[in-house]
Amino acid sequence: MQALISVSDKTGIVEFAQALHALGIRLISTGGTAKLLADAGLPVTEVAQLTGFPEMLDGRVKTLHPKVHGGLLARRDLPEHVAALKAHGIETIDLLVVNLYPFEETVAKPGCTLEDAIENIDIGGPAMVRSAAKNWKDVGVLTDASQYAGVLEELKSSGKLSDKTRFALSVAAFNRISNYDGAISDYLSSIQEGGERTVFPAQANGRFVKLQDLRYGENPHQQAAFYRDLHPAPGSLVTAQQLQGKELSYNNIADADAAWECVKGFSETACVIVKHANPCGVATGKDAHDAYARALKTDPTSAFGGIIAFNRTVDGAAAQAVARQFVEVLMAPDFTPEALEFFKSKVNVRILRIALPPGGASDWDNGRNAMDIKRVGSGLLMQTADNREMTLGELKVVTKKQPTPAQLQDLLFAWKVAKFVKSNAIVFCKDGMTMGVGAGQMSRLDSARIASIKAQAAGLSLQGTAAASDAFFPFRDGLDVIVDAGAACVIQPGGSMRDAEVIAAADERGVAMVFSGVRHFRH
Ligand code: 93A
Repeated sequence: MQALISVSDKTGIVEFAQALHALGIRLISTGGTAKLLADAGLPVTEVAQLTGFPEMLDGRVKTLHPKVHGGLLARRDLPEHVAALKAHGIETIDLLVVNLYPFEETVAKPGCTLEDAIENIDIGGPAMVRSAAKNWKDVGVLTDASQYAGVLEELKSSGKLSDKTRFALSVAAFNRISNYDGAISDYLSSIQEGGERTVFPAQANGRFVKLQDLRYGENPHQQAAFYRDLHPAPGSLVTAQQLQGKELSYNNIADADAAWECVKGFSETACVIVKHANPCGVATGKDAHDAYARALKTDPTSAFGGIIAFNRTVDGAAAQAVARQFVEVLMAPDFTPEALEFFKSKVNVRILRIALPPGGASDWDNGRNAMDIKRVGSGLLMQTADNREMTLGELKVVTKKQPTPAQLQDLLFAWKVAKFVKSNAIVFCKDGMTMGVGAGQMSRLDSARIASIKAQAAGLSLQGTAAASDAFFPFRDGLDVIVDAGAACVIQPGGSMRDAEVIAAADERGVAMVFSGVRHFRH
């Protein structure tokens, strides 16, 4: 068995090599590493000796040779491969120990020049790592000192590495290469004319591409930029085309995303008005104008300066109505020429055209499991997107009173909206329109009270409405507030320790209640 060792970070390498030698494994190594091992009294063959070529071009070419890559890449189970090795006098390399030129550390140093950075781009190391990782069935590849101990233990106990270990090492190796290449790409794409580095590289870690720098972030003292996924899902906000208006702001984009995600979940003609990331009016309608007029009724005060999204083409009638209010962003799958005319003079209004996902309302991420990412301190919280949809058949009636078919439709509508309202969310609806929205309170009771106060202020009556609660009621008091406000039926996930108490309260108050079995926290 042969091992090739070539490391920049020499931590623990002498001890590891000694242990390999003790197991009867022959050692091959590059210049600096070979010298260190030889100085420790280990028998080591220099790569230059193996290839018959000296290391050249200031070390840029050391291991890039068929004697190295043939030994790493040859499949031991293919007679042709084995024969080729024999014909060319190449011996297999079964273990590769490589860590790369310290590119990340180099560019992190203040005052690092482009030349320093370039010289620290390892070429031969990643090439060997990729060869070994590709051929994981025959080769074990170590890319970090933290892996030495585990590998040694396995070699000592069973004389070889298991398939499982070699595969895990291969995955770790490709992850390392990906991160390494990501760092190189980040660094180089952050270099601007004149050599200055921008805070927001044109490409971040190879996964996101910058769409635009923003004037500022959530607040004027914060810097910001807008990125899109390398492979954006069709129908997502990043695929939007801006037809007119001022540059989108950070908050515009965040709100537009909330509005768009909400409106595209409806198969009926719908309009969603968003303010500070919460829907303040949502309605279906017989056409775009009707949907807008009804959505506006929920909370015309908050709708001022809002983001308005439609899931249908905006025609002249809808545009004329929208143009009467102060609107920050207007978005829809399309606009008639007449509709666009109404905004010609309103040069600041941002108009976005976005195609709906090809699969329609239920096609949330076009087959992809979109990730929801949130920064926390120096970390990221990642989760699959909350793309859980509810169907009538899933609702479980838990009260003596059964909801009417019309109430069931309203419950489902309220549930769809509640998913996009910040927690705690309470949403009152009737006839396919929101009648009161309570958002973002620390207490569910307060959300319910706020929804009721807002409905009153808008001149709407909550009598006979359907109410949705994004999470279960821990006590009956939440339900009582909702029923006091006028709700005739309620939808909530259920699952509280006191479900029985809450169901009894609903029966006592004579309202119908359904459980969805699903929670929609949104923070
Ligand atoms: O300059 S390279 O990109 N060209 C090569 O052919 C090559 N082979 C190994 N860098 C190369 N290496 C790297 O040298 C290894 O990845 C390792 O980081 C370093 C070890 O060199 P030394 O043993 O001379 O200290």
